[in-house]
Amino acid sequence: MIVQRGEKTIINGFVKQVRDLGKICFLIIRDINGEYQVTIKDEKLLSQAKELKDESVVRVEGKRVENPSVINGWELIPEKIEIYTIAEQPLPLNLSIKSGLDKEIDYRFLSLRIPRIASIFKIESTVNNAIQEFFNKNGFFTIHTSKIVAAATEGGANVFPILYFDKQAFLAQSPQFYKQMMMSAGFEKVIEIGPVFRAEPHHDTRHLCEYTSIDIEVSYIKSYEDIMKYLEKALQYTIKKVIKINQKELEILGIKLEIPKLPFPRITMKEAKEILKSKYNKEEEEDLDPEGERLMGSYVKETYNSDFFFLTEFPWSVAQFYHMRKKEDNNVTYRADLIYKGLEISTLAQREHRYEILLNQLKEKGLHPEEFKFYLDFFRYGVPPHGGAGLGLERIVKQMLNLENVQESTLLPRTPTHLVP
Ligand code: AMO
Repeated sequence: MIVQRGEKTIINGFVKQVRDLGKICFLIIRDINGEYQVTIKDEKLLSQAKELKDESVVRVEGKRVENPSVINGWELIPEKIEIYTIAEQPLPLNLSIKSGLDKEIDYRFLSLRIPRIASIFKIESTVNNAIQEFFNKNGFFTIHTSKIVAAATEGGANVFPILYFDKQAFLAQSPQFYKQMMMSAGFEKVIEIGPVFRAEPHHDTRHLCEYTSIDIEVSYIKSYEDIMKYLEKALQYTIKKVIKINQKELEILGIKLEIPKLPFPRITMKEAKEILKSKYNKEEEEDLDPEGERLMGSYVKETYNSDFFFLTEFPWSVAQFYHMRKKEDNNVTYRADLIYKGLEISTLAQREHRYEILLNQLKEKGLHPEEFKFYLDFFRYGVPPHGGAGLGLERIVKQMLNLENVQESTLLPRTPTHLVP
C-alpha cells in the first residue's frame, strides 16, 4: 500500500527481491497494486536491508525520484525502513515458477501473492460486483436465504447431510425454493449471491462441492425468454466492466476480452441433437454431456461468432419437478442452459406456479409431497407466474479467463480431496 504524506512517500509491502550489490542495494517491493523499486545507498539503511529475506514485510519511507530506467519510471530513496516481519526461508512455494494447482491451493496465502493468480480474484471481484450492480439497477432486491435446509432442491442424491440438534438437515444446494417464496411474497424481482453446497464426488475441471451461486427470480414473466434477456444483458454489462476496470489484470493473464453481441443465439435441444448428429453418437441421451456442450460451443463460435448461446427446451426427463412444461408438448420444458465457450454457466427456467400441476409433477418425479409441504404452501394462497436463473460465479470466471480448472477461480476449493485450507 502506498501512502503519500506531503513530500514523503510510504510503501508498505512484501519484499519480492533483495539485490545486494555491496555499496548499493535494491529492494523490489510488491503490494496489491504492483511493484516498486527502492534504492538504498545510506550505510545504516544498507545494513538493515541486508537482514531482509524474500517475502518479508516492510514499511519504507522516503522520497520519490524520477528515473525512466526503472519500473514505473521512479524509485524510492528511503530515509527510514521498518521491518514488520521477516519471512522464514525457504518458502514452501516458489513464487516465480508454476508449482501446479494442488500445491498452489495448499499454500493459498502464498500463491495469491503471485500477480497472475491475484489477477484472477481481482477480476472475480469485478464480476461479482458488476452482476450485483446490474440487477440492483434493474430493480432487484438483494436477499440472503438460509443455507441450512430441511429438504433437497436439486434432486436428492448430491446433498451434504448435517446434524441440526436432534434432526437431520442438509446444506442448501440452491436458494431455489426461497427465491420462489419471495415471488409468492410479492417481491417481484430478487437476487442472491451466496454459497451453495453440492456433494459432487467428481474429480473433474467443472465441479466444486461448494460454489458461489448467483440466483435471480422474476415475477410476471411472459416466458423464459424474459429471463434469457436479463442474463445476456447482465453478462454484456459485466464484460464491459471487466474490460474497463481490469485492464492490467487482463494483460497479466494475456486475455483479450470482447464485448459480446446481443442477442445470444438460441438453439433448442432438438436442434442441437440434429447439429451434433454426425459428430457425436449419443442421441439416446436426453441431456448433452460435457463433450456435447464443447462441440456445440465450437459450432456456435464458427456459425454465429458468439462465445455464448442458450440451449433451450430441455426434455422433461432431465428437468426438475418445478420446471414448467411446454404448452404444446408435455415432454418438453421451458428450461434452458446458458453455455459460455462450451461450458454450462447457468440454468434458467419458467417455474410451474399452478398448484395442482406442480403437485402432480412432484409425484411424477417420485418425490413425496409431505416432505415439500412448506414449499407447496407458497402456491396455495396466490402466486404470480415467475421464472429465474442460477449462475456459477467460478465457472463464469473460468470461461472468461480461459482457465483449465474451475478450482483456479475458487479461492478455497472444496472438492472430494480438498478440505484444508
Ligand atoms: P444448476 O444445478 O444447473 O441449477 O446450477 C446452476 C449453475 O450453477 C453452477 N454449478 C456449479 N458450479 C460449480 N460446481 C458445481 N458442482 C456446480 N453445480 C452447478 C453452474 C450451473 O449452470 N436452481 C437451479 C437454478 C435455477 O433454475 O434458478 C440450479 O441450481 O454454472
